[in-house]
Amino acid sequence: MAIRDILTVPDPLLKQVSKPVDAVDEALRALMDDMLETMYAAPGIGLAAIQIGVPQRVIVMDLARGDEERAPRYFVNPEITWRSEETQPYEEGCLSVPEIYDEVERPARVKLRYLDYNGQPVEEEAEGVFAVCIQHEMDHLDGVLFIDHLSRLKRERAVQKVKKAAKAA
Ligand code: K2U
Ligand code: ZN
Repeated sequence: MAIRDILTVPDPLLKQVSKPVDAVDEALRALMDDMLETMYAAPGIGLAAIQIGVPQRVIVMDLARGDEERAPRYFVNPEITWRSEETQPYEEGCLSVPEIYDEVERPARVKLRYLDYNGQPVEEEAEGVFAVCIQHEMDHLDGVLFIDHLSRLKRERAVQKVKKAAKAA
């Protein structure tokens, strides 16, 4: 396993639409292992493959809180098959837009269909932080960042702030 570099704005790769996975094989599992190790090290609770520069439709997640046992989740070729009309606001952040946080309104509940770590099909419903995180990560698979849901002024200020911080580092 390896900790990979996480791309940050304004890297144009982050706007790329990721491609479906052809086969859940050993190579893909090695990628998911690297993604998970990278996410834990960040730290974060979710990560999309494009964030480490791999344009494949793969997401990893772990919603376990600080003192809880780790509960890694893997989503290959995830699809949202239903969205609630009810929405909820959530203060989001993103490992690709460091130190920027703002409120995004998203459907409160979604139904998912995806392949798991072993390529087995799964269908489930997400709510709460799980619903927020999976929609945030699936946006990444379509080249969309959470700042794209904000006003143009807020988005431009966020990118400038990240660029300035990267220059100073
Ligand atoms: O895509 C990412 O950069 C991973 C996000 C996932 C996320 C975004 C918004 C709301 C929930 C999850 C990172 O995990 S953001 C950093 C973070 C870390 C701990 C808890 C919440 C957010
Ligand atoms: Zn993100």
